Amino acid sequence: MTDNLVKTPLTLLGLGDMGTALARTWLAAGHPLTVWNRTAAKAEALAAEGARVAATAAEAVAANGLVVLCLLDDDSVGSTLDGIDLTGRDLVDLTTGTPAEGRSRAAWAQERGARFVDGGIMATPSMIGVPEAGGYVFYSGSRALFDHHRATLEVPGGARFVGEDPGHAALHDVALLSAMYGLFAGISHAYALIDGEDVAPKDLAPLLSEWLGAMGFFVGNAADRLTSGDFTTAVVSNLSMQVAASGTLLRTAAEQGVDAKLITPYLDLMRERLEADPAAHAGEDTTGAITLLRRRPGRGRRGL
Ligand code: FVH
Repeated sequence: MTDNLVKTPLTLLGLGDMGTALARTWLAAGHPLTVWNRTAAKAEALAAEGARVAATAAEAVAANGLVVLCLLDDDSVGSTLDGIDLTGRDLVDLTTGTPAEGRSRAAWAQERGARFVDGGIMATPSMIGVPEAGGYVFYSGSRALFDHHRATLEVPGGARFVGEDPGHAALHDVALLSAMYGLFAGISHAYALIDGEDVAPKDLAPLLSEWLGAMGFFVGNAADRLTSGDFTTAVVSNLSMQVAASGTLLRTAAEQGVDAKLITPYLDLMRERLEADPAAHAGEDTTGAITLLRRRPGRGRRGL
């Protein structure tokens, strides 16, 4: 059925690792594809696979109504599109950026007569076009653009629209990536602790996976507490106990000759929350510590 449908022609600017992976999925799905890359040689393989190669970014943009960007950063998007007529184009920017960059790029595109959707790719190039790998893209901005091109945008991976604020795709993207690095930091510290001991990383690995899976309850639990503002009901491991126990973690790191710099920021934050008002905070879980992170008064929507 799908193969009989006319496939939307599109343009892709940027043929790095991610752009090339995206291009291959659209070509394989039968979409007429025009590509451009600053370094022209990277387009040669795709030309052999059926892509039309534009000589300039302007020529590529003029070729199709739907224009996807997958460049290094927002500055390269600005310099690539500088001076090009964008009137009537539908721009989908899959370049990683900040929420503010997404918002200002959307306003910039609108001023030039284009509709705009920002995207945050939650996948590595090898996950693109492999549905079972679970990769997807957050989209935000013009709902009309997203709905119009949804089938085309779903070719490389899942498409999740997270609202008309063009900054929200980047916000979701960076929130998930930031959590990932916190997780990587804890795992790195754990492996550093056993280094030089008669404990093999491969033996610790399943224990770590199991423990981190069990602690995954914190994700939903913290969301509930941030929503209600209640940090004390049904607490199973209170802040007072956790701050006391953090001394053991630091002494163990010292005994093992491991720099504790990956875990001290969070331990310090818990202690700061407790010391601010021990009577009020001793019985909380650790969610209350999040309130100390916000630097912009008045921006928080839930009393943060
Ligand atoms: N690769 C990944 O795992 C991650 C997964 C999540 C999403 N990111 C973001 O995707 C954007 C592109 O990433 P990439 O992997 O394709 O990156 P590179 O292979 O380094 O290719 C960069 C492309 O950008 C072009 N480029 C760089 N600077 C400029 C410029 N000033 N003007 C025009 N184009 C520029 C570069 O061209 P060239 O060096 O080949 O000439 C590549 O096409 C990125 O936002 C990731 O954060 C990927």
